[in-house]
Amino acid sequence: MKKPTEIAKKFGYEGRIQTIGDGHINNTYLVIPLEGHKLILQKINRQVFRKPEELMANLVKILDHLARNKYPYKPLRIIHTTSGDPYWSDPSGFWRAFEYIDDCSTLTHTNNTRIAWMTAEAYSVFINTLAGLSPSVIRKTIPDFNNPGKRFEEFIDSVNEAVTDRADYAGSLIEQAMDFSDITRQYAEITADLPLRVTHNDTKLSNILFGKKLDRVVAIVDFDTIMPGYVMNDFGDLARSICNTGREDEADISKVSFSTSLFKAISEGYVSTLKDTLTPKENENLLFGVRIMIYIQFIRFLSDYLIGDRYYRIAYPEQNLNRANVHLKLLLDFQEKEEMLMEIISEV
Ligand code: GN1
Ligand code: MG
Repeated sequence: MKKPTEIAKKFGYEGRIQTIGDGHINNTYLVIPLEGHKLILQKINRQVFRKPEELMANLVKILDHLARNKYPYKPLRIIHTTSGDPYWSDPSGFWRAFEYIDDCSTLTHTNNTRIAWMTAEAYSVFINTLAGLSPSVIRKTIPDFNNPGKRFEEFIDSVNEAVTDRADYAGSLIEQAMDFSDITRQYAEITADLPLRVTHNDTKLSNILFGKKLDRVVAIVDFDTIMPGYVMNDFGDLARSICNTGREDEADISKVSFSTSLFKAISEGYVSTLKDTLTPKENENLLFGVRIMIYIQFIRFLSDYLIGDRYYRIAYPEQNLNRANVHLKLLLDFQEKEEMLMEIISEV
């Protein structure tokens, strides 16, 4: 495999290289030249993104739309190769680069309602700004990405293909995943009446760049899964990321719960800008989106654990199992609090 140092040169950069970010899919590096702007260099995971050229074409369209529509956050700036191409592709992989946005902080979790509010507001501004862009011009970088029916089928396949012992070991998780499978039918019914929009599809806290003092949002990153989708999925993924009182892979499951105060904060932040954009049906189903996204994340992590960690990057052997456990606990706690959450969001 070619080293990032060599690839950086294709983009006209030379410097010290660090790995950066907490992404589970692509490889991300920071290139620090002796002088001038730093560079973000990314190797796209081609097992996951089968058509990276389409992903880049989406990116260009989206950035162009944001630039023409008063988008208040710092846009991503694509750096071209020395021969003027928006990416570098060779047998070593598919690489692209962005100007590094300096002086920012990122978080993987928070218990601060102000931060929760700001994150939600940013993602809602994002949806609002893209509301004028027809979803039909955006390619599906990963088909059926947030389709729980499809995710459930994949889950069943991975139960059947599970590597030695893992299906036994995760037996109770598998059973509980089956118990919730009616969600997929409800999803099909509900989405029949929902408009497709251009959605972010990875609205986790760590995809927000905050100012150093955590007092404002500077940028939203990770545009790779921007696709036609439903607002409730974006809101749902935001909730599963922010309202979790533990880490995404928390081993001590007693630390995981679904926080109602953080939920109130994100509901207020999200609806503040979007209330006039969303249809009544979209508003009504935001909470269902939370249920769906926690469930989808649960079975995706569980599936990957079962087949031997082939999709997500892991830092230790049980990480996908921990991630699955966390999302099951979140789902159960969400279910217990659902009436209260409904009151909160209705009031908002
Ligand atoms: C993956 O690579 P990253 O961290 O941006 C995944 C998301 C999940 C997320 C869970 C293409 O995102 O769908 O929500 O992990 N991205 C892809 O943290 O599968
Ligand atoms: Mg992502």
